[in-house]
Amino acid sequence: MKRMFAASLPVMMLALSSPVKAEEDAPSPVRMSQIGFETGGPKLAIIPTEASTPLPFRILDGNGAIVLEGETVVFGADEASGESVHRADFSDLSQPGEYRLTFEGGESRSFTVSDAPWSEIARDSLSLFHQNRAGIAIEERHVERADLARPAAHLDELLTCFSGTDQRGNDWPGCDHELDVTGGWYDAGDHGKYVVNGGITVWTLMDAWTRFGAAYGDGTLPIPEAGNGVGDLLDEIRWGMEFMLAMQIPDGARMAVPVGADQTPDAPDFTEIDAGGLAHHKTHNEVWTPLPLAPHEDDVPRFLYPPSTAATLNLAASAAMCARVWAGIDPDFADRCLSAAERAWDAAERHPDIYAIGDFNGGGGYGDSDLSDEAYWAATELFAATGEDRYDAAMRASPHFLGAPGAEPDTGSIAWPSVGALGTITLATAETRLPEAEREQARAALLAAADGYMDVREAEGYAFPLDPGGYVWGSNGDLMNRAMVLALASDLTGQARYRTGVIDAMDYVMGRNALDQSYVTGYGARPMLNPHHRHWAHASDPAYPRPPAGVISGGPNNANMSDPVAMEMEGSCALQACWADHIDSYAMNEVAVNWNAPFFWVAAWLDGG
Ligand code: 9MR
Repeated sequence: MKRMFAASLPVMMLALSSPVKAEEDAPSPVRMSQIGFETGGPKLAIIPTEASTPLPFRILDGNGAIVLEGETVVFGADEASGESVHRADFSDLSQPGEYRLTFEGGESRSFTVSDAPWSEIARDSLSLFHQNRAGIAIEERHVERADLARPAAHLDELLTCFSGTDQRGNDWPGCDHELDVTGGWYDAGDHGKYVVNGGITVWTLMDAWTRFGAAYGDGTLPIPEAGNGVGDLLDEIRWGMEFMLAMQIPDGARMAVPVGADQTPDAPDFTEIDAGGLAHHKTHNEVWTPLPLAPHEDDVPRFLYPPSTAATLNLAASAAMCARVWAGIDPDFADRCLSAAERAWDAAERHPDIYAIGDFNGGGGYGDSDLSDEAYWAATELFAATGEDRYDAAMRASPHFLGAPGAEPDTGSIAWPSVGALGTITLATAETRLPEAEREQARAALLAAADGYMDVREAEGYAFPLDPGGYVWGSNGDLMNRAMVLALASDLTGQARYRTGVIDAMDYVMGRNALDQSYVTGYGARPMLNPHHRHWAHASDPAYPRPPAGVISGGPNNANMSDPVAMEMEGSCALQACWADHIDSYAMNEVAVNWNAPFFWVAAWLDGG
């Protein structure tokens, strides 16, 4: 779970484009969710002010009549926003309608109270997956605007391994095999496809399917497979899952790779191994492509990059879950997934220490130097899928499992290099043959993690579960993963406070933040407009489309301010303000499958959970 080797990101696309300006209101003196509130739910606004005593506030209806009066609670100095803030709780407002909040320093925008504020956004958030599909045309009838349609791209991707020199000067020997890796989702604003990031993404979507898939059944989503008799959410997930399977090396294939924990990125020793069952870490262009660039305009050669144990374990875990999910729906596909998962597990056992040490131009690194959490996750998913003793034993031997001496079930922060908690979620909530007492321990550990997030929520001026250390690359995705844990705590206990925590996280990304910013395209008075995305690149060239609705920005990042926009801001922004709605900001304003997946999970849970 340790991220390693900061990837060399596309330092060549540095010419700054001018972003589209929001036709926005000025920032509001009252920060609140810009998509409004649920009729029966909590309602909180944050007011930045130096006032040291509570301020009276009023809620007015559309006719200007006072429907509620209250007083703010003084919070005071808040590190993350760099502001001094008050909290205004108006949860007692319980009738649907249009309202405003007024106080002596100003008034809010008009906001809505309604019964289902997250319904549309949950559905829209899935469109990122469809529209980021490789290997298929995006048809006009499946998108919200004609200009988002595009021809199929990266068809017939029969690729072999990159051979040549990486950016550190290491010579990579290539391989003798080719794989057909057509399909899958482009990862983000780039056209790379990455098994590590794919694993957490398909898992999150499959987990959503097991909990509230009924709302995303056949015919519910604008995708080509609607009407095929299979749930549309599953159809979408399968597009990503098939790519994961395609990245697995056939039995018997041999190739030279750097093996061993002592490999340095700068001087790898290559060893020839039986690579059968391992998964290639990623596929992408041999150099970073420029932006803008629609997928079908890309003619830069693409390659497979070396296999890694991390990718192999991601394949094992997600394919094992695939086997469980499709068992009653498409048994052949479920068998294919299970056999891939088992082969991946065996290959990872044979080669536990092949790290993604290459520094290749053209794609992200997704390097991880601690694979113990991936191994635990894969073991738990294989245990859940098969009940077999060997996976039970592997799970129990893991430092991430409750049975290991001194170990707690892993409930650490969830992100692409940190996946132990995914295994714990499966143990706590799926039907497995785990003894009930241990299942209870897994549940207790999840609740303890959720309680930790609720403590953070209390300690933050903006009252949401991200601590000051959390403003990393993709902070909004990390926050959504925390909200998922809170939602599970709500499901496990029925306690309303956890649901409040989920809503707090959602309110933050929808505008209750220091920038008064909705981080989601198409939603709110001040929506994100200029994602770092090669196709939705209107901000850089008006010939390209604006983004579709329902896409979440990576979010504030003061930990790795490596893009040209972030570099300019470094040292001068409060944590929550280290963000700009700029197409060139891949460290702060990229969009990615692994961030939209938990965003969907949380929105869908709020909508129906
Ligand atoms: O999400 C990734 C983040 O955790 C890393 O710090 C960053 C730099 O290595 O890379 C992010 O992932 C990017 C990937 O490497 C390439 N596609 C776009 C991803 C989102 O920015």
